[in-house]
Amino acid sequence: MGIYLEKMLALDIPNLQQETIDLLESSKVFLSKINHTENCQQQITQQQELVKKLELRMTVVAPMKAGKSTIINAIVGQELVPSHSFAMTTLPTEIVINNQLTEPKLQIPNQTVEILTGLTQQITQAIEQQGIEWAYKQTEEYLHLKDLVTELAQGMSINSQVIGHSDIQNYLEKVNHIIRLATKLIPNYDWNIFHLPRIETPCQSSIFSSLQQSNLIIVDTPGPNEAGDNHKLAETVITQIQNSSVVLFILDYTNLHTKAEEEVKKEVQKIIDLRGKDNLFVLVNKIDRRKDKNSLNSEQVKSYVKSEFGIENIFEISAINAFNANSFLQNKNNPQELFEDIDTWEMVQDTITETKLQQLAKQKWQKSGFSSFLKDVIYKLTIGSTHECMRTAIKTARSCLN
Ligand SMILES: Nc1nc2c(ncn2[C@@H]2O[C@H](COP(=O)(O)OP(=O)(O)OP(=O)(O)O)[C@@H](O)[C@H]2O)c(=O)[nH]1
Ligand SMILES: [Mg+2]
Repeated sequence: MGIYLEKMLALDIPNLQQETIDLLESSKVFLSKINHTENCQQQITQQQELVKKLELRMTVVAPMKAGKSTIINAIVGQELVPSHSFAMTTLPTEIVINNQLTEPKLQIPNQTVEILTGLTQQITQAIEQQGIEWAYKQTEEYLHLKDLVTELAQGMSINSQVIGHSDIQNYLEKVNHIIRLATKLIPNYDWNIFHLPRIETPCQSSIFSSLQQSNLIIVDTPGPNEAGDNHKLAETVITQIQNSSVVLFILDYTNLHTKAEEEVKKEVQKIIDLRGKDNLFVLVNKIDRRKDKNSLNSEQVKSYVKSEFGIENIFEISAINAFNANSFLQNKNNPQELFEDIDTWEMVQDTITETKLQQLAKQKWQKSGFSSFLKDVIYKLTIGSTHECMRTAIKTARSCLN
């Protein structure tokens, strides 16, 4: 262990990387000899893969609609992953900063294209067999799926590469809806996506301007608590949590202490038991909804998180305000998004000056709490990703051996 630490300090990364991989291999061999649970060995194998690529995976988890996708869009400073007021994400998606690119690129691994193609074929068959009215009925709680049912009934193909913001957004929306539709129309069809779509994107946030390419992989996940079809989505999230080194657990300020939160918490707790709390960050989102004096104040939120998770280092944020303020400051567009509602914007739009808008955007950014989250979590993880990746791998193996 002493030699290991010395190498870590001397930054002999290639050697250290090989030693970490070997150490993990020995742990697996030992565990197999004592007939230890397969789950532990699988997790070590997964960590080995991360060390081989020197990737640090950060999974963003939360009950449905807490704002995971909005937070990811605010981190990269652009609208990439779809976010909506209705249930959106079903397919976990990786996001990686690559400032060598001029526009974002989405790549879908072949295995995943095949699974998605299979799903669309199964859905089309089910519609053919049972009739389109049956399909509409099964999905009536999701009105936005109706058009997709009609489209799928006519057949659809799945691309493996998409370039540019709006095409990526549209594509992901469609694929996410296909998966949601599959959970409704062919609930017993067995599919599992292990090879995730990955978006590589240049990043608009100024703190990443000197960075070329990041080894921090941010993983957007579905909220696992959707009524009715939660099994598949819950499994997907659990796999992603197990395969990551860092977990960003989002709580919705307007919805604290719900059953849904409790369910996600159980999964996160397993990771805390395995690897400790070092790489767990809790974000309380939507604090812009703290309107009156009866709302929970900062101290109360902190004490709630501390009693639930034993964590004091939490971040209170408003991802939507951070996103809107940053978009305005970067591109000067959508000033109306700086206002709470369209009525207020309509009242001031003819008289408000550019300087005032600028001030308002800066205030919003400041109050969003996003800046310290970016600096203290995302930036630190990005620059320390190599070490953190190996450290977590070793920790996982050590916990399994213990
Ligand atoms: N008021 C407020 N609303 C927010 C904030 N962040 C996100 N939202 C809204 O919350 C809704 C859900 O946001 P998403 O980012 O899609 O949430 P998600 O967790 O990715 O949702 P699923 O993928 O469906 O589980 C959208 O209508 C967002 O505009 C915030 O900071 N404040
Ligand atoms: Mg989402």
